[in-house]
Amino acid sequence: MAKIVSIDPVTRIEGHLRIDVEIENGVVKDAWSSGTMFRGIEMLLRGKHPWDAQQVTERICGVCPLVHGTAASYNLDSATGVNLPDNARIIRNLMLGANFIQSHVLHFYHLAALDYVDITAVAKYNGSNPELRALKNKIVKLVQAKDVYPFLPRYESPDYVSDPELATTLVGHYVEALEMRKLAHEMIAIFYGRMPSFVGTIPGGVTNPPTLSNILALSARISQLRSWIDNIYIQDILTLAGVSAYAPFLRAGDSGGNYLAYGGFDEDSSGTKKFLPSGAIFNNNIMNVQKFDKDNIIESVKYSWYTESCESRNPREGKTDPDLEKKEAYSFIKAPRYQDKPMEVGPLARMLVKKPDMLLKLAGNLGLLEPPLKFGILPRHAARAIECKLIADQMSTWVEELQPGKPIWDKKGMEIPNEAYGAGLVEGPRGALGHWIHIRNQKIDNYQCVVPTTWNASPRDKNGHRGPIENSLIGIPVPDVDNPINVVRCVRSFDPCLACAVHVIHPEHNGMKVFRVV
Ligand code: NFE
Ligand code: MG
Repeated sequence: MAKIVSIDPVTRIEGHLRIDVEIENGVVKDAWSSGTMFRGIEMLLRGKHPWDAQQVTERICGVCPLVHGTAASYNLDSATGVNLPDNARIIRNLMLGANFIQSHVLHFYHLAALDYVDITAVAKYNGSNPELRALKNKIVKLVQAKDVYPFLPRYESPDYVSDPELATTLVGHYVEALEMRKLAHEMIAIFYGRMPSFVGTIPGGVTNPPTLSNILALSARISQLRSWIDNIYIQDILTLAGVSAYAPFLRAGDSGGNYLAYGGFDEDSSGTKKFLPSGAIFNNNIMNVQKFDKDNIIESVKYSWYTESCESRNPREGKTDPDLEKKEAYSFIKAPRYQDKPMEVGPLARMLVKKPDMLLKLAGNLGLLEPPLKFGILPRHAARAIECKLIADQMSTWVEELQPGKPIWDKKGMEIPNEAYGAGLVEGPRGALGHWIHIRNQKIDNYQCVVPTTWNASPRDKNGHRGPIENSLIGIPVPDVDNPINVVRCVRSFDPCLACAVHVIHPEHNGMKVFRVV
């Protein structure tokens, strides 16, 4: 008999996500993804000065404020007709790159890795490496003091990496990753001020000019990070992809084969050439990347707590009008669709659009280029690591292109028109991010954000199509309903972020098991 399992909240992600899965004969048969927090940021921007958009939208999220600040800047640039100077474009790329590195390392090591590594195996480490011995002693002491968060409790799984040498090495990298994230955050502080409430990008450009000293400070950190990403992060991903017990996760967790990238990291002043190109892929047809057109985006709200008047609007004319009484609705997340299709966004989508050699080689070695094409949980992690490397490497080139003494700002960013539309479409660590603005009487008349997790964690749409995370869960093995580890492995591979606002009580469901997991 089918059984519904509810995980609420899914932990080790950002924000508040509830996942319900229906399990039959040991596999997931159906799934529902619900955003249980209401943000309301778009509503409170109405009537504000357009410059406020950037500072307010940075507060959407503590993990990706930089991406929102960047999207808001491009949005205002487009509404005011800014000609972005090269220095400003490059500094925005470098800061966004630093945030990608910080976020990708955070995701793999601190949010996802504990789904695969048996932390208790560290206590059995008997090797001679002094650092790993010290780590073992530290963890044993924490266990004795019953101070085991964030490592325990956890779902038990027979397939955790439990060789003491390998597990301890990987846990050592978990600790090193904290230092790497610090370095990446320091890079942002050099040009933008301290995260998360930074002030360094504004409509028209950036606020802090390149100088010899800040260029050197940035370069030193880029070199350190590049070597760690090559020698540790990429290698750990290859190790994980080679664990035979995880072979099913190469294909399991595929979201349905539709991928979308808006494109990011402008390489010319018109924004036509991008380091991460834009494009759309349908039905896993990865050799046929279609041209992206933002007019093909709509947000469906059939199953979201918003009024019917919000249904199927392009974000340029989007509406955010909550309706808590709506029958059938089960999420505060809208359901963005491209040509009416649910689309996965994020590193896997971007890498499938860009197709770097490293990705194609790895996919070939893992047999993933043989039909039927399906890219599941592990390719999602691998794409994130490969993207992290590509961006870090490219940052060394960008930093050399900075020109001290040349402009960093176009004053047109200050000239607010009486009426204008704008759009700022960028890529954040978790995927395609768009901000749209309509300025009227020099104030914000409408502001709409469609964030990466809006795409990935969306509920069903007006056509009854599930969102990408919902789709990816179908067929995931759950041999023991009391232990749905593979469900959280799949959900976490998307690196979801449900940003924070006012908490609203979720309607009661019947016959559910409620889990709280770390
Ligand atoms: Ni709150 Fe974000 C990113 C944005 S949301 S982390 O990346 O935009 O998915
Ligand atoms: Mg929105």
